[in-house]
Amino acid sequence: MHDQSHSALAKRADQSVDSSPSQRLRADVCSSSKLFFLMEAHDGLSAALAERAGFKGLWASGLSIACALGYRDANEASWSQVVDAVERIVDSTQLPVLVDGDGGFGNFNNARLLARKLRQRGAAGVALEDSCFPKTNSFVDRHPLADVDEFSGRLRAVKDTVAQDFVLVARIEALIGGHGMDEAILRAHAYADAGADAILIHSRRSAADEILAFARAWQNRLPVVIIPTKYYRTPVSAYRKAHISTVIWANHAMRAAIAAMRQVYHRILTEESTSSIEPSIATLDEVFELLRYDELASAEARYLRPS
Ligand code: SPV
Ligand code: MG
Repeated sequence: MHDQSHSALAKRADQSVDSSPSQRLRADVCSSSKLFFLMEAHDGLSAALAERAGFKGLWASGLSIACALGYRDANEASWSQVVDAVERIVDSTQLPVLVDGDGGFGNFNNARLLARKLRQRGAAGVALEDSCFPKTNSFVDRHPLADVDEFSGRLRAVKDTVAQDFVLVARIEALIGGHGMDEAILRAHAYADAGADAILIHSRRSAADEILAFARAWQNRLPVVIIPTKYYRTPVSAYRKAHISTVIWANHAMRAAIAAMRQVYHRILTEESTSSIEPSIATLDEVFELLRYDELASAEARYLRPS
């Protein structure tokens, strides 16, 4: 069910006056010359924290959402579980959310259903990758690429279903699968012809050379989105110089949470006390402030005890 809280309603009212989430995402990814960042979120809390930190857009990461649910990034989480997680992310921030839709959970029909449900829940766009169902995380294994024409059909079906108010990013896994630059470029052209708004090119190399070579060959026929998880040592100035549109910081909140939780669990167990960790964890007041308990208090005054 949709959250009908005061803040959610106020948010929807704000958005009807301003531009829609997808218009904002489109402006930043597709028609801005400034390098744009999308920060990973996997639940309402991480989304709210990313917004507080100052990010202007979110990546609803398949890997991180699966991980938070205790699943592997292998389509173990169902499309409807992903849609539910996205709803919590959307309702927790004002930011546009680009959703990692994996391969669309099947064929063109599953992909267009996923896109329609994501748009209904307030996502701003979806990234679909040319993998086969069930997919595997790009860094886990080599995996088969989808047929170009079949995947283009998935893109066209999504475009025909949600085109008007939704950003469609086509993600190419050809370099991940070791198929080479020519195959990546061929796919990029096919996906542009199929109606994609941007191309996400992924690489498993620890240097950005492949990505930068792609950008040179592609010449920005459509904006380029990248995920520098493995080539994290490359400074973002290289991406600005290459006229990359968008960098996705894809999984760092989830990985930070793992490291922090692991450390706290260990210390509580070994020290049999929480006194030494108190200074390094969030206070309850911070929790209440982050989730806007003050809004609940004023709503109670208005609705429970009207004067
Ligand atoms: C994700 O965040 O789920 C991604 C990015 O698809 S990656 O895991 O780097 O492939
Ligand atoms: Mg993913």
